[in-house]
Amino acid sequence: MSDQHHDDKPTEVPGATVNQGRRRFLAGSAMVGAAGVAGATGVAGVGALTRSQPAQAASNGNGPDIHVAPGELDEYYGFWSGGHSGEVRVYGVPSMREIMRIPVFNHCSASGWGMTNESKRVLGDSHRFTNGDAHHPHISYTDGSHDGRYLFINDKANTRVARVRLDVFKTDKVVTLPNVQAIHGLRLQKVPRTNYVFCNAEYMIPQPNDGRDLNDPSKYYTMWNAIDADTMEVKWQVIVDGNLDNMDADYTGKYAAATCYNSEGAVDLAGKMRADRDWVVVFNIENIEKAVADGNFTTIGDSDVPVVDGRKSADLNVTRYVPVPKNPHGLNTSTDGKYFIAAGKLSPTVTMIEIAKLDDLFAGNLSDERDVVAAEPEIGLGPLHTTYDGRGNAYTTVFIDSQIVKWNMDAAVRNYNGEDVDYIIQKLDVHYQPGHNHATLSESKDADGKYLFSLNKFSKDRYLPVGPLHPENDQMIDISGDEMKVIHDTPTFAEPHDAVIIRRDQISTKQIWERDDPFFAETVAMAKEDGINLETDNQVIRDGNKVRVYMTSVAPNFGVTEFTVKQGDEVTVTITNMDKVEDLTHGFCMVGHGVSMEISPQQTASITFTADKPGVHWYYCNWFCHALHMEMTGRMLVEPA
Ligand code: RUQ
Ligand code: CUA
Ligand code: CA
Repeated sequence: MSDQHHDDKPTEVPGATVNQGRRRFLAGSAMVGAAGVAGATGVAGVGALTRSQPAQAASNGNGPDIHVAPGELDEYYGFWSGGHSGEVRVYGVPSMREIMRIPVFNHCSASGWGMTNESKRVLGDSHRFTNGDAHHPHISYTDGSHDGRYLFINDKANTRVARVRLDVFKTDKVVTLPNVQAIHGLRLQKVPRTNYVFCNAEYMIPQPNDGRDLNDPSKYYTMWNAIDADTMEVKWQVIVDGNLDNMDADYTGKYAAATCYNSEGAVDLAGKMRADRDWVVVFNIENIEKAVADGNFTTIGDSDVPVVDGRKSADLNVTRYVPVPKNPHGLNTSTDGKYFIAAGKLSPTVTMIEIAKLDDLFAGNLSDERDVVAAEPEIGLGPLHTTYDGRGNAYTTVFIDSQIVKWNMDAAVRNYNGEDVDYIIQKLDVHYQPGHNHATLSESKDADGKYLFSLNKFSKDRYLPVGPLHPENDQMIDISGDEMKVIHDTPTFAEPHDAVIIRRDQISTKQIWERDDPFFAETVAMAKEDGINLETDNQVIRDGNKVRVYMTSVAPNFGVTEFTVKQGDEVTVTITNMDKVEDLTHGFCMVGHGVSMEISPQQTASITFTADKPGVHWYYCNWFCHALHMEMTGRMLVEPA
């Protein structure tokens, strides 16, 4: 088994034949939590569960033409989370050409994100963290359709949520949530528009988490959070029983739902798998707002964010707990607006919660929480996430089986109600161990069922070997016809959890910056206090041991090519790129000082550092801008203290 790569040579073309040996190996070992639970059935059940595997066309077969010729533009923008790289990556779909990387929670050597004063203002106190763990990118809505204004994304590692402006593809707000740990599931209000960003704090902690109740897990809890999407202020938090994993919001604006895999409130792995059922928490947004308005809340520590008690023991009618099988994971709202669909993970099922029944649930008209379950179809081993084609079909990733399962929602409901109808349409092998999947426009009411991506956690043998650390493998699948076909493999670096794909006409970008852009407004205001006109002045201002160097850049010249400071001075270099030509970006890098930044056309950017070494230090433009780009340099002369 340890020599698995050799005795289990790949012989198939993409997506063609099932390799039972490798499947079995992964089923038994890849899913830690499943080892003692689903692992056993995973090995035994493989044959039976792949019965409907149809013959598939090879990637060079008769699939759609996804070749986007040189000079042609893609049909869709795809935004991929960068996982624990902390960034967002932008692809053209279907070419899968990587168009851009947007630094968000990470620091970026190229653009200076995390180093420039403008990015530090966005990152706030948390700029001291150089890592992030970005999972769930989602694009703002108006009336259930993407409006292309913003992308929001979570940072599990440092409990943050960020907003990215899609007119300039820059992060413009980052908020650290108080009173909670590890933001994981994140979704946006879809209707009437994205007023709220909702997000789950995954881990349960004592409150306040100041050293009390360290080892009394019965006192731990976590919270569901709402952020104002326009101001990025945390509006309220809701205490829940159990923990919180993934979530989604509905298409009425009234409800959101989240999965909980740790209803046991355990702190060890075995404990988290003890119960046969955990639950989906349903949140009633109006009732939460009412509780806040009526003053039915508390606050924690020095945070003034209203905290509403949504535990079963409280009586505010803000939550309901719908029991679902064992350790559910993904929760995805169907694009017809009918269902919250929770994936079972340690159960081979997904649970369809009928959103139309939630009014009755909260009104107390149902005798049992389970009455909102419309169906619980059996999908395969290790269901994690579900996406949609807008034609009534759902596509669920099954991690242990390494498949995408296409099934029909209506048929599943009829089957649940006793009709003898098969709901599984196709099971397609993917390579290997899929987590999220995502189809074009499938988080909006405009789902068009064209391409589906399976974000696979393992690539194994799919690429040239690069040593022990492998890339992930994001596979493109054509879902436009009756049969799913794997049509492209894209290696991705650690680790896209999720993606969102929208039409290119749903985004409109600026070609160059506008001079009054808020992104650098504070820098412009500070220059004004120094009496500087950034667009014309090249000047050095001394203020005690602070030195402020203002310059323009016009290819291939820096406005200031020499300045003198004293050893120990704090130097701020502010550059305004006066070029107006599209794509003519300059850079600024001070050799030996860990200082580098991007200055795009009409942008002002600034960076602060200490001139701690006497001598001559060259700075240069590090964005190739002109035939004389190499010559675009200057010197900082540092006099010894
Ligand atoms: S999670 S692989 Cu972070 Cu979205 Cu499910
Ligand atoms: Cu300016 Cu290179
Ligand atoms: Ca559990």
